[in-house]
Amino acid sequence: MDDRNMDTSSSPSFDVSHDHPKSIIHIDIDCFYAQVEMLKNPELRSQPLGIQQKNIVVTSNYEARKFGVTKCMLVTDALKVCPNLKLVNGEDLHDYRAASNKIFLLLQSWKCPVEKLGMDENFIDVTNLVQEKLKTNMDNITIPGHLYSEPSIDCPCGCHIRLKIASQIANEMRKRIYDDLGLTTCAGISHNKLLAKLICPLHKPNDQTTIYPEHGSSFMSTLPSVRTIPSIGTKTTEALISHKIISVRDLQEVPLDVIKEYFSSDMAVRLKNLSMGEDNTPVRQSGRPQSIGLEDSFKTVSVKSEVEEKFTALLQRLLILVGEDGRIPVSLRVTLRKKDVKRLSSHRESRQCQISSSLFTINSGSVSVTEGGQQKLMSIIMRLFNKLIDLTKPFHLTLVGLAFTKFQERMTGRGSIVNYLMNDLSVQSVLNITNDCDTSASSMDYSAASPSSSTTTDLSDAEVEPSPKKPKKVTWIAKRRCLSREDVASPSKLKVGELRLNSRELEKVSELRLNSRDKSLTPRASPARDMSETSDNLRDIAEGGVCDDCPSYVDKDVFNALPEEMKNELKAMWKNSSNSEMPRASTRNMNKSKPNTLLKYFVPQK
Ligand code: TTP
Ligand code: MG
Repeated sequence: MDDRNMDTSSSPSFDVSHDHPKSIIHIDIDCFYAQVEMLKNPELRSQPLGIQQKNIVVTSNYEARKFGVTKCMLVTDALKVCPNLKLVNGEDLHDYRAASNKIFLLLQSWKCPVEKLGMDENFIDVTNLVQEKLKTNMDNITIPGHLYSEPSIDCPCGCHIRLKIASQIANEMRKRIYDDLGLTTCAGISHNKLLAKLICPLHKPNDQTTIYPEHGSSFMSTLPSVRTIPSIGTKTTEALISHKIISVRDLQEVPLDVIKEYFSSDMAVRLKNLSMGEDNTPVRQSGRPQSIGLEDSFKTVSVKSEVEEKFTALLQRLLILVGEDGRIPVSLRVTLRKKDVKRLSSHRESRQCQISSSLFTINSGSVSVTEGGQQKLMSIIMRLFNKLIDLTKPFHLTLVGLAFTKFQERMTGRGSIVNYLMNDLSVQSVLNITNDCDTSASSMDYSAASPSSSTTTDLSDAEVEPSPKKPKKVTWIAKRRCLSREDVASPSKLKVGELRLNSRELEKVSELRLNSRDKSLTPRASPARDMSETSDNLRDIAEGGVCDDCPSYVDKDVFNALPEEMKNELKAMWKNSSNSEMPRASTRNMNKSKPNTLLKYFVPQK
């Protein structure tokens, strides 16, 4: 179907000499919280439904939208336009998060990089999958849903056929999400993330839109505000508006040199490119969040006991999240937003400290706080609070927040390296396993466009439900699409590939390691001693070890539990290391250059 009411001419500046090799899908769940509630209670389907957080309707179903209920409307206003609006409290994010994780997991079954954005959006880079499908007969394929505009040129790079295939994949994905989870979605399909995201909501709900590269800039010119562009945040918008650059078309038309007067050269180029629909940010495989936190905002709290109550409630909820996450927290941050009554302004302040991992226990992959642990955490929280607030003077807070900001990567449990492997993430080599789950903000901050809740902010949106257990058989799967023939033939030569290890087997390895660690643990006097002991172990590696095949520090039980390929890989490495390929690095250097290597499985740790 063609969107003829849009400005669909191909851009005069469109350069056919540029390739458009990628195929990106953006999927957004329709009225996400409302759909989750309607799944829980199907009676709500036929009624106008609003999801309430404090005094705001954060979203509503499409039935309510017909009456003019919009996102982030005050409850009072929503009830004015829709007196029959059924309101459901949406402050407990648990079910939304669970649904979000299920969608993310489902999308991973296509074996393409999936980047989770907030709770209900995902980017999927289907470039490789499209290439594979291209090898089969792909004549006469049609585009499901909508095409932004019919092709106006025959782009020589072949992007049109690729995007057609991508739009079919998007359709399959949406169908699976609906069949398996009962949720309807929208999708945008394009050669970059920017256009895929922006074209996605063009036909809502339950539909999809594909856009070809040559229509990128004309589509962008229809966007009324520069703020619509994902990586343009409030400050950049304000700066642009102050120079009378309001719409995306304004940004397209203003000469680059003029923008360079207001922004750095790089930023100016980036802004111009974005306005033309150009974006080369990669889809980054999402992983676990770097921190898990919760915040609660309110009008004002000025009494310590009330603050304590707020923190107690937050901590309780936060411990549930940590329990599900499966990693043991080792650092805690307290955040306050202080109101300066004289200046009528607010500002945030945070303090954090390390916490003992002994406050938590881990059982079947789930973390729980020990008896008395919660009380200890509360006293740590209040100590941090006391550091932030001078209690001899009056104080006024408008927000309190708690976050666990660092985690101990245990070898068992859901946060273990087992899961990183299970999630099919790229690894650099068998001997240098690097968690590729970059949860830090990507160079293009797509989150800028998604307003966060004005009431309770869940910082753990990027959280990912662990993969389900895999079958027992131990298998290393070197995925051929990532490896050259020689690489596959010789595992020890693996450079870049995806390796999947059976979860049970790895957990066995991990547990063994933990057991042997526990057994071998001797009281340690100080961190300095830790360091020297580890250095000794590394010296063993460098000197080739004392046993035939492996160095002395290697736990044989652990080694024996490894798959053959991995054993051979390690043996080869140890052999090489005795030929002085292994640098005589200090622990410090070692850790710096290889933050998460397999070697660490064998080195006793504290
Ligand atoms: P959106 O994707 O913006 O909205 P939506 O999924 O409800 O509706 P649409 O069909 O237009 O995509 O946000 C996803 C969820 O995030 C939404 O269901 C509720 C929540 N949310 C907030 O908590 N605060 C907010 O300010 C907004 C906009 C959404
Ligand atoms: Mg949505």
